[in-house]
Amino acid sequence: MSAMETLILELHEIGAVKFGNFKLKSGIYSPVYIDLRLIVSYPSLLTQISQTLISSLPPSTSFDVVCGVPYTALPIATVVSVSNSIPMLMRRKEIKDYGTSKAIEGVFEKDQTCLIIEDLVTSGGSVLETAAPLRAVGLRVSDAVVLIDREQGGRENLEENGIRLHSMIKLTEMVRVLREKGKVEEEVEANLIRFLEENRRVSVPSLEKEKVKVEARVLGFKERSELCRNPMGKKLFEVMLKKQTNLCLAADVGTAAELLDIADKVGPEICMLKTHVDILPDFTPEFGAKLRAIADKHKFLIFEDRKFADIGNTVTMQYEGGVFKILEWADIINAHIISGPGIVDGLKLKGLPRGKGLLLLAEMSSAGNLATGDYTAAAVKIAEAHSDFVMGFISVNPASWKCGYVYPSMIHATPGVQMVKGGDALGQQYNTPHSVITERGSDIIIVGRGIIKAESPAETAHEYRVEGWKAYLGKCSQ
Ligand code: S5P
Repeated sequence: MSAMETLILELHEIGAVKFGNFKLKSGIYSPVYIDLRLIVSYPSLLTQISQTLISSLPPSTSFDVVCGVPYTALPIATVVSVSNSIPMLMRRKEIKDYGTSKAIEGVFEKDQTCLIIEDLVTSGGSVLETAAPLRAVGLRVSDAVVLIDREQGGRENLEENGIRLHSMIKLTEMVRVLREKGKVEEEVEANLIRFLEENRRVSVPSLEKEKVKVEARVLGFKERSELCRNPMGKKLFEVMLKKQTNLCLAADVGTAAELLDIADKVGPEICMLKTHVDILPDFTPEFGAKLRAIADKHKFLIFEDRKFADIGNTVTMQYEGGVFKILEWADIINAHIISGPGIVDGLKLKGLPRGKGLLLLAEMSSAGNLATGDYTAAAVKIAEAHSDFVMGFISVNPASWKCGYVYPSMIHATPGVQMVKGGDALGQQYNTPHSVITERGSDIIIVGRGIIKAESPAETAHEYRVEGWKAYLGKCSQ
């Protein structure tokens, strides 16, 4: 009998695997119930599992530390750590006060690789819940190993989040062995196979997804600034914290003179000022230096909303050259990803040596826009691959993104914001500051006409700033 078969029989023997009709956490009925909490009462079984887990990994899997998914996998991870002399980390499940307690306990270095150890995978949600805080502190997570894979989409869900799943035992293998050894009837096996066919892909349960998001949210701007690879992203977090504002003014006024005037008036209220320099009829080469001086005086960053969209080679010239010479005065620029990752390479070539940052348009605020679903996911992938230059996204509802929460170093800035929900005649759609920051999971509110058309832009900007910051603080204290 193989070691695997012995293990399966022992798990069945101790009652860790039961067949019948069981209601799962997700509400669905399952013909099999697996409870691996029992294994702590069987030390030799626990040792056997821990040894087999590591030896079942492909030889190419490399890692510096291990971390068990709390709670059932904690003893497994501990035994793996002790018997293989691999340091272990622990993830806290409850973080009551983020300021005083850490999400990850143990000693590690940034960029080390952590192998996640789990007892049972269904959707992969629990593994993701552990991967998020590990990644948030700068560890790499590319592999997870599990004792039993229920074969219900966990592998695929994890793959989509950059984690390879290695399983020691697959549920179908397990029931086959038990049937062959006369422990269960043929009908039980057939039943289970039918069940798996009907429940091939369990999505990450919304509750678990919610928890993952809450954890990412609990990370304040301070912790997130420490995770930034892009210097401008770090600076923006710092400016927001220092000035206590997450308001960006979209200064879409008629002339350069008006823009400089409103920048000076609203400057104390904002973390960032967004320009469309190509709408200014009185633009002169001195504009950049003048705006820079106001930005330095009031300590805000300048974001030219150029929305680059061409091939890499062309955007290098558009960024640096022409009349506007954006590279000289703008701290931050943005780009569409329609032309592929080459656009980021091009902009990075010019911007990174000068410490600039890039926001990718992952979503748009206008009705009927095409930046949704797979397009948004592609933007996230490109950002991840270029996190030295990409500092975040123009986004509308990042809380709904499948993988947005994995990257707390990325800043979300959201346009389409006014004090009341609504829209304009040309497709713009507005949400309130509270909804954008709290429900939609963004960080920065971008407000244009809500402020510039107001009787007193400075006073109105102050009101937006108070609303936006209140929503951020509320989110942190949840
Ligand atoms: O999807 C988007 C992306 C951007 S950058 N939707 C937007 O509205 N914007 C910009 O945000 C737009 O170009 C404008 O400058 C600002 C919104 O202005 P408002 O007057 O509607 O608040």
